[in-house]
Amino acid sequence: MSCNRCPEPCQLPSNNVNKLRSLWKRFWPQKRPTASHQLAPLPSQATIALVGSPNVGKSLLFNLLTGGYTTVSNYPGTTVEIAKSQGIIGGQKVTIIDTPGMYSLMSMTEEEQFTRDFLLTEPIDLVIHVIDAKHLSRMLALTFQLMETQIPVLLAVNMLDEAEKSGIWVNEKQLEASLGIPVVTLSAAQKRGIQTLTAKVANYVYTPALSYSY
Ligand SMILES: Nc1nc2c(ncn2[C@@H]2O[C@H](COP(=O)(O)OP(=O)(O)O)[C@@H](O)[C@H]2O)c(=O)[nH]1
Ligand SMILES: [Mg+2]
Repeated sequence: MSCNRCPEPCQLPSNNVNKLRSLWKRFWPQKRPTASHQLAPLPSQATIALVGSPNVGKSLLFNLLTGGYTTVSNYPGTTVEIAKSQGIIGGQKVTIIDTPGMYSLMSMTEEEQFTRDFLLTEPIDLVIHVIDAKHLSRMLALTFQLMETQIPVLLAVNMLDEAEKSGIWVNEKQLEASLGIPVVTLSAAQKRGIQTLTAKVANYVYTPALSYSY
């Protein structure tokens, strides 16, 4: 099995426990990423995973990005369902995956374990971490965990309509500067911010060997 982070194919142990242990070591490094561990050039058809807590709007966003035509299947060996579809972003075909809800990479439930293992083993080019703007600070914990995996992360702060009703305003630019990753504020329900999201995804996904710092 090869990982999509390294320019050269790398061998992972076949044993599941060893495999995960080695992945954790790799994706949870003690040191900051070095120049030698930058992204390999991205494939022509990028894969994007929507990740986040339950009820933050991942599936609604998935439908908006894919036009609703979806293949839902059980991930091999599990009862966990995964929705996969094609979308067009920046004029190019992308594969978009809607993952089961997760609160943390320190997973507890079968769904969380599945999503964590899925992110660490499958060739994902970009993770869109969808969060609820009303619970921004609580949900940023998973953003940091995802950033530690070294998979490129874009933060989608959803439910802006509800947040604004509660008097919560999110400063996209400031958040972007603080985190060092692309941030988009949006309301999937109102279809607000979708164009900005696709524009930022297009920039991010199709820039080879892009690295981030935080
Ligand atoms: N008000 C509001 N509701 C939203 C928004 N995005 C999603 N929802 C609603 O939130 C609920 C959960 O959305 P869903 O996509 O199933 O969340 P998931 O569990 O993360 O996949 C649904 O009733 C959606 O219609 C949003 O931006 N604003
Ligand atoms: Mg869902």
